[in-house]
Parts: sequence; structure tokens; C-alpha cells
Amino acid sequence: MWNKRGDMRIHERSPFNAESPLGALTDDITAVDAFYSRNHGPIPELPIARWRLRVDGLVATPRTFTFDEISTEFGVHAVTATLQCAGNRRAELADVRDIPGEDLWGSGAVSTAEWRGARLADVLDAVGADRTHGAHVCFEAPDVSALADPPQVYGGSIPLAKALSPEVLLAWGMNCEPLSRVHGGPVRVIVPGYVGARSVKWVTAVTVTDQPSDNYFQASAYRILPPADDAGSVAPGAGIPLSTLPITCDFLSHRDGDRVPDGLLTVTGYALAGDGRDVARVDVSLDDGRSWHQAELDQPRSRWSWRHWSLTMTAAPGPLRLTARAFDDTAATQPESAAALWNPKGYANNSWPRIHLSVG
Ligand SMILES: Nc1nc2c(c(=O)[nH]1)N[C@H]1C(S)=C(S)[C@@H](COP(=O)(O)O)O[C@H]1N2
Ligand SMILES: [Mo]
Repeated sequence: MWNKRGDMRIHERSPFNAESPLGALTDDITAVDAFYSRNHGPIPELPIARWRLRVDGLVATPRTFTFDEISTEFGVHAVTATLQCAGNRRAELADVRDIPGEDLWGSGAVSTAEWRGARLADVLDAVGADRTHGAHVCFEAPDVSALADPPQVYGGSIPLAKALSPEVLLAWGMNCEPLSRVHGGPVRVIVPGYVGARSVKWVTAVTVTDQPSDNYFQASAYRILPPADDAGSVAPGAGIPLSTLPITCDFLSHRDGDRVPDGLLTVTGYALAGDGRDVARVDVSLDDGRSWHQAELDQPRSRWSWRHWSLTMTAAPGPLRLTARAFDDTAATQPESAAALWNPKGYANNSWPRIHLSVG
């Protein structure tokens, strides 16, 4: 389905929602056919010849761009960036308390690609974005989601300051291929360092405003609600909107419950820091967090991509409980338990990942 590998873990066929097999995430760049896919409605078909991008709002000269114009007037900029869905590891939150109505994603709602496109900042400059009165940049796409009542097209917004940063792209290329339809082709937004929800696919409108987007996916969904709230009856504006990603890490080489031979054991994983932060250290504990061993960090492809890590140990026969934690360059680290983070929609679980192995 959608040219994805057979070992993707499919949560829903329509709308299409599938997580990456963990084994595919050990490469720096995730192959397109293993890249996770998160959709809230049917995937639209937008031929390049018919695609248009309207750029308006608090700008001097609103303009509608064709694909040729967007892809030739602003140069080609490449950014290697990791996308992570705010629902990654929701399943562990649901173990704490029920999260009805949401797919229970495991650890595979994260992937990395080399994106190519125009810098959003250059397009905003070309139309004369008002840096005095403008504060947000809203995106809209034509895919209609029945999750909103009444059904609504997908949208969202980011602060104008972030939109003007050079890493934010209007991308038409992914891993040296034209951006595929399932990943937002012909053109999508890529907002490195932010929750995946803001990287709006099939983008057809960019609007500079003084307020965040009032689209359902910005005003009602993708928000951290107080634990006592009912996710089914949320007033727009309730809770805290998700924007930058929190520091996180996870295991990739092994899964909870795996059996391994005794002797030398190498465990690997990835760590990912949020907007403008670098991964500074990853530790692994063999005793539920009482003591820690520092893992080796690989060089990241870019400051917007994950860093893989590894640790080699001698594993004795018996149960082995592994826990990991990452620190960013401000010394921010991850909370210990999913219980501390539980929220009604099950977002942003960056608690310590834990796996239990049987050795021997
Ligand atoms: N138009 C549109 N853009 C969207 C979405 C969507 O449903 N519609 N899903 C968002 C979410 S929640 C995520 S995590 C990323 C996933 O991008 P991918 O499917 O290319 O992995 O796209 C974002 N952009
Ligand atoms: Mo997402």
C-alpha cells in the first residue's frame, strides 16, 4: 500500500497510518518505502500542473505560485531532518490510562529524510511579509478530515520567527526523489525541530497572521490537555499547543521481550533534540536508573537530524532490564515515567524508554 514495505506496522488503511519497522531506523536516512506515514484524511491527488500555492495575509504583495515558480525562483536547499509524530509511543501512555479514539502508536512514528526545496523565508521575503504585525504563519492543505466536526481541511501554524529560519522548507524532494504523493507531493512544509503535525503536506496556502491558525489541528488537536479534561469535548484553545519537540531517545536494535545470547551485547538507538538543540549525551542503565553507562554517539547528518548511539556490555544469563535517557545541550533530559506525562490525547511521550531482554 502506497509503495511501502510489507513490514510496516499498519494502524489504519484509510486514512493511511503506518509506523516504520525499527530495523529501518538504524540508517541515518530512512528509505522512502520505510518512512512512517501519518494522515488524518484521504490522501489528495494534486497533479503538478494543477498545484498552486497562495501566499497572502500580512504581506505587501500577495501572490499565487506555480510549481515551476516555487522550484526555480528560490534555488534548491537541502536539509536532512527527522520528523517525529507527537503520537509516537502513545501505546505506553495508554498503558497508564485509556486513550480512546486514537491509534496506539509504538516507537516507529519517527523517520529521517533529506528534504529539498525552497526556503519558506525566501518566499515570505518575496511577498514582503510584515515582520512588525505578523507573528504566525498558517498553512493549509486540501485533505479533508472527518475528525473535525464539521469536517475540515488540514492546517496548522508556526511562529513567524521560526518560518523565517533557513531550515524551514517548502519541499518537493525527498531522498533525491520527487516528493511522493503519500508524503505530501507535489509540495509540503518541513519544520525541523517541531512536532510532525506542523510539517503540512500538500500545502496550498501560506498566510501571515497575527494569531495562530484557527484550524482544528492547531486550535483543538495537537494540544496537551489537563489530565482531567475529556478529549472528546474540547473547546478550541483549551490546553497547550504542541510546537517544539522535547528531547527524547529510544532503543532500535532490540525490542521489549527479545532473547539474546550471553556475552558481548551491543545495544543501539537514536536520540533527538528539539528545535535548535543538540543531543549532548545518552546514558543506558542496567538497574532501572540507579546507575548509568554513557553510550557512544555517532555524528549526526545535520543539526536537525537524530543521532544514533550504541553501548557494548557483557550480558550475563538471566533477565536484563535496559533503560535509556538523553540530554540536550541545555542539560534538559527526559522524565522517568509515562505516568508523569499522561494526557487525554496521548501526545509527546518522551519518558525513559525501557526494554526487558532475556539473556542466554
Ligand atoms: N495535509 C496534511 N499534512 C499533514 C498531516 C495530515 O494529515 N494532512 N499529518 C501531519 C502529521 S500529524 C505528521 S506526524 C506528519 C507525517 O508526515 P509523513 O506522513 O510524511 O510521515 O505530517 C503532518 N502533515
Ligand atoms: Mo503527527
